[in-house]
Amino acid sequence: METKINQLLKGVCMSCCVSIRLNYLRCLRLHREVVSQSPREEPWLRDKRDTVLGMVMGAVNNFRDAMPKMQIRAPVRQLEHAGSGSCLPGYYTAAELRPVLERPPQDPSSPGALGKPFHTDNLSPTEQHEKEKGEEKHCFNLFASDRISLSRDLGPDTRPPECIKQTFKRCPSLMTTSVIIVFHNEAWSTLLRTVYSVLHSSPAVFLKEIILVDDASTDEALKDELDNYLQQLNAVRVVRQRERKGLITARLLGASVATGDILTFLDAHCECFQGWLEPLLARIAENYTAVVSPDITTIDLNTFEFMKPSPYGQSHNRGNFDWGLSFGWESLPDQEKHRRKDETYPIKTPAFAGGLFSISKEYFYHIGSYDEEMEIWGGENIEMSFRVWQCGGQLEIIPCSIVGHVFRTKSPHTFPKGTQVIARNQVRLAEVWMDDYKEIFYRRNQQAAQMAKERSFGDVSRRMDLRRRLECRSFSWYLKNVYPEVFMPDLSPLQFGAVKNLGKDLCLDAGENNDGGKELIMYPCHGLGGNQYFEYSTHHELRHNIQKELCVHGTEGSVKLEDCQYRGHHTFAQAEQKWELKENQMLLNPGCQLCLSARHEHPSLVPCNPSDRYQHWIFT
Ligand SMILES: [Mn+2]
Repeated sequence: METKINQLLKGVCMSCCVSIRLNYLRCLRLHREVVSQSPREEPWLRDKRDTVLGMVMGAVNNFRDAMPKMQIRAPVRQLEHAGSGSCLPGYYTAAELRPVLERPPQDPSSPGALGKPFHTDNLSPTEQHEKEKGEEKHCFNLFASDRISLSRDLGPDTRPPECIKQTFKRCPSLMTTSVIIVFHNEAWSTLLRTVYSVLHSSPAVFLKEIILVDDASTDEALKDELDNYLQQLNAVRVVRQRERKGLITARLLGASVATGDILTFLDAHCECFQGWLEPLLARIAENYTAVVSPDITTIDLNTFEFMKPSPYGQSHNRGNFDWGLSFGWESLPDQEKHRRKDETYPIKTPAFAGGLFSISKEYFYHIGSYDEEMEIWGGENIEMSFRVWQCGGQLEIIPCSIVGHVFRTKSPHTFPKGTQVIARNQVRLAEVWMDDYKEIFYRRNQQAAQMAKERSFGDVSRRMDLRRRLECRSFSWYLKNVYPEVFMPDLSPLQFGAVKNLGKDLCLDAGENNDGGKELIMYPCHGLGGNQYFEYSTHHELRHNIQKELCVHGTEGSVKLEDCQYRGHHTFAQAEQKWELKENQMLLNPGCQLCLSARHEHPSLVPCNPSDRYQHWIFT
């Protein structure tokens, strides 16, 4: 105990001595400064004095370092981490997430207010005329859209509570985004409502700009008038593609001038629901390889009613594709439902609609942006879906992010080079990403098969290089790991193509919109596959399987398309769905021992007669 006190006292004394010595040192230094200004100083003297000074300094430092520390000194600021720590801790507050533009006060009784439907049923003849003209041009109710406020409020936030409560960490900070909207002869009111909706619902701190990309519109209002109008909105600019090249090149143009860290693509007839942007940006901050879509809700094409989210959550859909390479929606498999603990969890999706999504700009280019040789529209979303998954990214839907879109039932646009551009785009994607599975597609689309055979789909070598460079996985990996629920048709069916009747010189045809339950028809053979595509499977079924697995189902009463009974292991095709393709070109249904005939209006089962030409069928 005593020694400790002694040590302590000694320490106090020593530290006094140190302070005296430091004063001495200061005098020396002062002296030195004065002296060194003297021009007459002898060099030897200066050298000697410096040596002495150096010795004293060394001794003092040495001495001081050996002293026990009697005070806790102020911590040294760690400057080297200040750069990466430029964001504040905690969560963004509502004040920090203020939108670019506050909504003006709303009249709740104005058309479409609060996202409600605006009915336009009892119109005067002039109004009716205007309505019909708008509908004809845009394939939606322009008359209604033109009367709804460009800044309409969608009412209270009805998302599930966990979405409303969701907070976003300031660190690492969310990145900024450029919103890119491509349009081609879009209606003024839907285009501008999309723009205002982004400005009213996107936090100013994250929205770098809105870039409108004009894909060679011909409507006069979308030229100078639009430029002039947009001058009052300084976050918005227009870039123009003089020649109509389509969505893909227009998006690439928009991306090339974007200055935000994240690219957010929207269609030109959307409205964003509150809180739409933050969850998209937050997911990318968490995972740079995530390509994220909002949950897309419907804006009714007749009334412009915005289908608001339900606080109880809803049964979600995800995107898929069929073997004709068309995009479709399906409900989530149980496994995916169970993986998600609440609505803030992303939904993994095998494919995406591709119109509305966010992606890190750097990742967009890393992963090969778009196939620049794809034209106009179609197939680019399936291409990107396969590519993102096969090359190490993920495609997700973020249910807390909700954006409304006017879904049309038909396209108002012309295809300058005809619809074969879609098949061409699809062949390009099949050639690059689908390995041997492309044959399943080609069997169902003979136009595509022809292009593949003639190699008239352009050069895909750069896309193949990309696939190699990124060391992307195979299509079978994708099917097994990303879309195990896909139905795998026969890789090599016994026969396939159109089923032609020799007596009638017509082909077996599913008929329009027959997704099961309807009788088959006979129709002139068109050689395009589609409704006339059938496979004679290894299980001896006649399958019509482009969007759905449907089987020719024969009973004594009629011959219909029905869901196939054989659906993989532990299931079997029953007698109604079995057919024996005889060497004499007859199709025998072994269950009732009757043969398929085209003699009557609809294909039917009749007693077999080998000399009846109406019972002779060939695959072509
Ligand atoms: Mn659209």
